[in-house]
Amino acid sequence: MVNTTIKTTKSQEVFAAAQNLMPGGVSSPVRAFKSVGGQPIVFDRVKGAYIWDVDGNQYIDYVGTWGPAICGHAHPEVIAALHEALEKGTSFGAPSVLENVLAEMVIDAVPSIEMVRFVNSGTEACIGVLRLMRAFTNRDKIIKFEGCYHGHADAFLVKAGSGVATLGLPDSPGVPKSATSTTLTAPFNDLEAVKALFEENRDEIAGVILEPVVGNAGFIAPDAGFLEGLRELTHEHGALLVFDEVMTGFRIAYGGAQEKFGLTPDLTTLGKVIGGGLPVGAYGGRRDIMSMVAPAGPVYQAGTLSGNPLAMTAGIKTLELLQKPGTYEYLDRITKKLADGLLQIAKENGHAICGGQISAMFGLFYTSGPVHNYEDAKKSDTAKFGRFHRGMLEHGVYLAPSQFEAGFTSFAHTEEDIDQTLAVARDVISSL
Ligand code: KE4
Repeated sequence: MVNTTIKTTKSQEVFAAAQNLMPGGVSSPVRAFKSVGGQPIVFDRVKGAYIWDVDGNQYIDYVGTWGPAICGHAHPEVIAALHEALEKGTSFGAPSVLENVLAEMVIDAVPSIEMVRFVNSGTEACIGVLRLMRAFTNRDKIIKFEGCYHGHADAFLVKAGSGVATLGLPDSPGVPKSATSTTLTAPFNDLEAVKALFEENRDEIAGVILEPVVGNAGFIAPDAGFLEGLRELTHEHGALLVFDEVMTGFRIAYGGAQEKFGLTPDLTTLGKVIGGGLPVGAYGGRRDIMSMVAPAGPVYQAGTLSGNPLAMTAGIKTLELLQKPGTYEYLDRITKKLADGLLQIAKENGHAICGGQISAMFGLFYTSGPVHNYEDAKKSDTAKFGRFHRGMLEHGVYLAPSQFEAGFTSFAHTEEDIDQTLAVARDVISSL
C-alpha cells in the first residue's frame, strides 16, 4: 500500500532503486516501514520541526533523526558553527581543543561522568562500556532487559528492542551462542527477577545495563523504586550500574534520566544529541573505572574518526543551545500537550490506549495497558498503530514508523505545530 492522498511518485522511484542497491533499500532497518506498512518516504531536506520529501510534501517531524534534532533540524547556529569548522578541515586523527570543550560540557552536565571517551555511535559506546565493566569487575556476565536496545553488538542482540523488535526477529543469525551465553535478561521494572539472577549467578555478574526510560520497546517509564532498587542490588553484589542514555541523555533533562530521577549510575553511554546530528557516541563514568581505558589503562578501544572536529562542533553548539533557561520546561509542556491530546482523542473514539511522556520523549500503545515491560508492549494492537501511522503520514505528520520506538519533540516545535498535529489526529483516529 502506498500513500493514497499525497503524491509520493518520486519517493517510490527512489526507494525502488535503493532496494536494488542496499539491503531493504535503507541504511538502518527501522527506516524501511516494515511494521507500519507502505513505503518509506524519501527525504529531501529538513529544517526546524519540519521535513520535506522528494515530492515536495511537508511534514511535522516527531522522529528528529531518532533523537539528535532536539534543537530542531539544521539549527542556524549549528550550521554556522559547522561552516566555520569546515574551513579548518574535517578530521584530524589527533587531539583537538574541541574534544576538551565537549568533554567538559558532558562532565559538567551528567552526574555520573568524571571522565569520558568519544566514539562514533551509540553502538560503539555500548561496546566500549561492556568491555570496560567486564574488565573492571573481572566478571563476564551482564544483565539487560527485554525490549531494551543497546546497539547491534553481538552481546546485546538478546531480546533486543528497536529494529529487532520492529522486525520481530527472534534475535539475529550470525550471533554465536558464545557471544550471548553471558547475557542474562529480565523483564523491565521487575526487581524480583533481577534479584533472582544475582542469586543464581553470585559473584559472576559484571553489571546491569538499561535504558532508564525505555524508548526501544515503545515508551516505557521506570516504575517508582525500580531504578533505586537496581542501584541497591548492584552495590550489594559488587556489580556496576550502567545507564544507556544514548536516547535519554540531554533529552529527559540536561543531565539525562540520572539527573531527572536523582540517581547516579557508575557508567553512562551517550549518543544522538551530543553529536547534534553528526556521528558521535560516548561512554563515561567514575574516574577509577574510566582510567582503565587505553592508553591510560589496558582496556582497548579506538576509532579513526572519534572526536572529529565537525562532530564535536555540532555537539558543542547543540548543548550550548540546550543550556538556555526554560528549554526543558518548554519541551515538557509541549510534549505533554501532544501526548495527553493524542490519548484523549483516542479514548473519545473508543480506542484502548495508554502511554505518556517525560520531557521531550513520548509514546503510546493501542492497548488499555498499563505497559510496564516489553511483554505488555507486545500485547498492543500494532496493526492499528500501523494504520494510525499511515493516516498521520498522509496528513503531513511524520511519526516513528514502529510501535516499538519512541516519539521526540524539539524546541523548534511550536504550539501551533502541536495543535495542527492534534487536529490531524482527530481526523485520522476517528476513522481508525
Ligand atoms: P546507534 O549505534 O544507532 O547510534 O545507537 C545505538 C543505540 C544505543 N542505545 C540506545 C538506547 C539507542 O536508542 C540506540 C539507537 N536508537 C535507535 C532508535 N531506537 C537508532 C535508530 C536506528 O537504529 O536506525
